[in-house]
Formats: sequence, C-alpha cells, structure tokens
Amino acid sequence: MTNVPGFYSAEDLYVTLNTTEETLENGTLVKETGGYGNTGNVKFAKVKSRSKAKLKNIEGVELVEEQIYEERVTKSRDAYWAVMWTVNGAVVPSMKVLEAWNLGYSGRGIYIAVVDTGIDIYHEDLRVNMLSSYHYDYVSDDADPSPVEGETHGTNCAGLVGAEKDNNICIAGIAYNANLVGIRLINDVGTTDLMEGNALSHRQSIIDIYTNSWGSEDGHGFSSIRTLTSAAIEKGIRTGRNGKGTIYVFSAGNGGLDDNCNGDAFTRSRYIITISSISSNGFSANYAEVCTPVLAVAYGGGGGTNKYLHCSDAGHIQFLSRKLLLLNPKTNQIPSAMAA
Ligand SMILES: [Ca+2]
Ligand SMILES: [Ca+2]
Ligand SMILES: [Ca+2]
Repeated sequence: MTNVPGFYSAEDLYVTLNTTEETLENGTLVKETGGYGNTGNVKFAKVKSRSKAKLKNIEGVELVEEQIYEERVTKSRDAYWAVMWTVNGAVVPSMKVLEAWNLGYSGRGIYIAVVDTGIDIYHEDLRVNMLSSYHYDYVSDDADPSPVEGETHGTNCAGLVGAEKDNNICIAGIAYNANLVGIRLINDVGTTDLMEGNALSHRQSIIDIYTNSWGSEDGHGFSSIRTLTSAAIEKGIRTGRNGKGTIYVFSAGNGGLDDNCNGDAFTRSRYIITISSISSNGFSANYAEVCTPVLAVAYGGGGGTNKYLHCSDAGHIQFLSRKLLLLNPKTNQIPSAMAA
C-alpha cells in the first residue's frame, strides 16, 4: 500500500475522539499535529497497531477507521456535467471515459478535424482548443469556417469532441485537450467530389483524426466514394500520421430501420471506422442504422429514452478512434480483421 509522505499510511488506524484528552489511558494514542480533522472536541488521531475492537471500547472513542486508498477518477467542473450521462458514469455499462481521463488520455497532442457544417469560432467553450490558423471553409473557399446563421450541428460535434474542461462553461469534451480544426463542408446545396476530397485531406500531414457525422442521403441505396475523395482517403491511410495512417471516422447514419448503412459510400469503406449509436437503455437508438461495417457503438441521445444529446455521436466517435490509436499505435490504419 502506498504511503503518502507525512500523512496517512494504510496500516495505521485513525480514531475520532469526543474527549479533550490528548492521550488514551494506556498511552498508545499518538495525537496528530497536522491541523486536520479537529472539529471542536472531536479529535482525529493516528493510532499505532491496535485492534479496532479494542479501541472502540475505550471511552471517548467514537470512530475507528483504517485509511484505505480507493481509486478515484477525474470528473469535470462544467455547467452541464450533471446531465452528461454519456460520460459521467450515470449509466451502466459506462464508456469508461473517466477512467481513460484518469490514465491521462485527454487528446493532448492530437489534431482532430471536425468536418461538418462549420464551427462557431467564437464559442467560449471551444476557443482554447481551436487551431484557428488551420480552419477552412470548402463551401465558400475561405479560411473562416463559421456556419450559416442558426446552423449548430458542427459546433455541437466539435464540443463533444474537444470542449474545454473545468472552465465552468457548458460541457467537457471527451478529448478536452485535443487541437480542433474546423472544416466547413456540409451545406444545403451539396458537396462535390473535389470539396469532399479537399476536406478529407485538409492538412493531411498534421491531422490525426477526421471526424464526420454526415454521409449519403438516407434511403438512396448504394453509393460509392468518388474518384478524388477516394484518392485523398487512400493517401491518408497510407501516409498520414507519419505512415501509421490517418484515422477517418464516420457515424453510421440516422436513417433508422428504414435505411441501411451497408449502402452508404463512406460507412462501408474499409478505410473508415464506422460507429453507431445506442441509447441509455443499451439498445439501438431509434435512428441508428444496422450494417456490417459498424465497428463499435457509443452512447448517443434519444432512442426511446428521455436522454438526449445535440450531436449524436461525433465526440464518442473520436473517443473510440482515439482508443484504437492507443491500442494499436503503430498499425497502418484498421486491423484487417476489422476492415469491412
Ligand atoms: Ca466562410
Ligand atoms: Ca467546458
Ligand atoms: Ca443512411
């Protein structure tokens, strides 16, 4: 058992006394002088090598307790922590995010591109982690990825991934120390092969993970990744992350049982990690699609329960892909057994 210098050691017993006496009658009590544990006449004292039962019988002793070290995990001081059921341990089984944080996995040093409808570059919970000089807008072809007014999907996704932790604002992102790069791609008109290819190869030598909560329109059958985009992704998985392969993650889709992500161009690619969503009761979310490419599921909102998220899965997708990176950091993209 670990000893904390100058403080507890687990072999010692500690007693709480309701007496002003500083020693017990047989002289075995050693009064602590550290200044902690004294409240009025109650004294908190360290006692060497006596059985609990014997100590409890001594007049004035109220409580005898061995000080046991129990594992504790980092939580969050953010406004919505109490309702962050997907990560705060409120549901079972838990995604063990707290445990991962406690092991030091916070996204530090990782560059994550959020390819979506754009990011609110002034958001107070994202500011610290955003790499402004790396942002890009492939819809308007400029360096400002701000979404159109009222569009919040990309900002929500970015928050789930990398919102600042412990700042008393909003939420804590799953990878709260990651570097966020905002890429605006999704818009009302549509996206070309060139736009998609550019977005998914944007700063490819630097970006570790491209997280994508978008895809083919639901209910349109089979589609394929187009030429330039396919080349961009293939280059990423072969040369990205210094040869270990860029991580591309897509959500399985929101088409529910009316659609099937086997047909979606991106989710069915062997180069892409596809993540689906389960609700707080452990069953498929009612919008989740079923298909063989799904590599893992993560908690998302809705699905017949009253628990919701704004953006169903991007943050958890990133978390899972980060875990994959950690599990197999030298792998060249996805282990073959996982390739769909
Ligand atoms: Ca712009
Ligand atoms: Ca926050
Ligand atoms: Ca779909």
